[in-house]
Amino acid sequence: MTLTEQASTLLHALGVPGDRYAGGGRAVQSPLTGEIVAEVADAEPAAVLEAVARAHEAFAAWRAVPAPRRGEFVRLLGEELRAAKPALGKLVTIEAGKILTEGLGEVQEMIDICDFAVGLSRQLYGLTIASERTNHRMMEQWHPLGPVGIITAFNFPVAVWAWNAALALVCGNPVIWKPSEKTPLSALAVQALVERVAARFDGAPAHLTSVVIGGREVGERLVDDPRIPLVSATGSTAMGRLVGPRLARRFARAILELGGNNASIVCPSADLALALRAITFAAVGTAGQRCTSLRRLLVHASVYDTFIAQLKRVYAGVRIGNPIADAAVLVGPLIDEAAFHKMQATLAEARKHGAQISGGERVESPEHPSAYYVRPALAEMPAQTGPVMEETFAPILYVMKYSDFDEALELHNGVRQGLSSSIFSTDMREVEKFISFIGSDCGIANVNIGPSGAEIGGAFGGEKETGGGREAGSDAWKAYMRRVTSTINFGHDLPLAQGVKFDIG
Ligand code: UN1
Repeated sequence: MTLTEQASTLLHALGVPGDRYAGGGRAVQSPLTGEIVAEVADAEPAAVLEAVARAHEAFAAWRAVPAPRRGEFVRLLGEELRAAKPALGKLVTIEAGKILTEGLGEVQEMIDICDFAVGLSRQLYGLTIASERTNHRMMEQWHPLGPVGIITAFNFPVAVWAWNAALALVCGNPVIWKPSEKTPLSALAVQALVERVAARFDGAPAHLTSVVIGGREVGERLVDDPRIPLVSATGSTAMGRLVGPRLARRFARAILELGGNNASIVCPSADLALALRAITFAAVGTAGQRCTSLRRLLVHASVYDTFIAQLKRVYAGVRIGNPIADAAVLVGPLIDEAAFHKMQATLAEARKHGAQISGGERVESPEHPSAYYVRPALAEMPAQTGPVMEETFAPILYVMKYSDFDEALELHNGVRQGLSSSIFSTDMREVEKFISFIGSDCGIANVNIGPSGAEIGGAFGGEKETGGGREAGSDAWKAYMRRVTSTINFGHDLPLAQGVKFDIG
């Protein structure tokens, strides 16, 4: 079967009507072979307005459904996802190019957040607060917020939607999704699964979730629409720089999950065998196209030569290719030609800054000239300069040597991004310092694991130019609700707060 046939078979099995992925004006190219596997239609401006209007109507009905019932809807979605996992995981692989176990892992992440959200639907707790006034009580409640706009990137074409949607839905909010224009198929598949849930759920309004496909203009329409009180956007810092201020201009909320420039520190006491495995997965997994991918490695001088020699050996042997054709592949393709040229330009720039580079070259696939496979690159840098300061969405790992832990911390935090980080050490002082207030300045700080592959139970997101948003676990749900603080007087007097006297006689 050709990849196109495989994609059609999967889409059909997942319940997507045939006219949604054939005959539209936007070609969907699989990075595995460069083949056009489907054509989808962009949402016209009027269709986006319509989707928002429908979501707004759905909101009026959905917010009246008790939260645990809303949780039941998400539980059913989790069930659909369990059944669809093999097909949806493979579709993600075809569309985004990640290896199958990662495609399946992404669907697992959706299932996990559904489970989390089901529990959450009975735990949207507000506080009871002691009032300073006699016979008064203070309390807070969390109410549904309104339709949530979700803008996602190609590299996690379904999981990031689920982090947002599962929470938004139990919080009482419809969602409108603009997937990356590079990966619309898995979005259509997820929408079909949600529709299947809606059909068997008593009381789900129509248009509780919708998908609007298209380029930047479609995202901008969501960002500018006053009926959408919250937009959660994942992508580059450049994208966030446009989206953030536009949302702020209309006082809408933003959850921004932007660029990372994640580092790991390898200390003298590190378990090097474990570090080697962790670092390889974090740096070359997903072909370096995770926002949590490892990009900078700070290695102590005492272990530098040994460790880098081992890393080079692993890098030279790592299996690259089409994961559908070869199950032993660990590194799939870059998303497209532009990503390949950007990687090459970045490596050239790194060379100008003194990099010693091994790997990085194209791995030709003669029968598929428009697929872009590369050997992951290790770039030994004399200093943290030039492209080391930027996020390049490709498997480039910049390696630097340090001799003093505080100097390593300074280098670690010396970039503008602040998503994820990790330390490899068995020295508890170093470890505790790294995760303390004077340590890593990132939203995620791991110990003896790499910076990528976070579980959904924790809040996900980062500081500085990563945008400050938090999604998924912990109390990230609060961003999807509006808080009402109420003070209730159950007495007959009217004492004022702060002891103010205001006697009208
Ligand atoms: C992303 O790359 O946008 O922590 C998200 C991880 C995944 C999610 C990455 N759970 O690597």
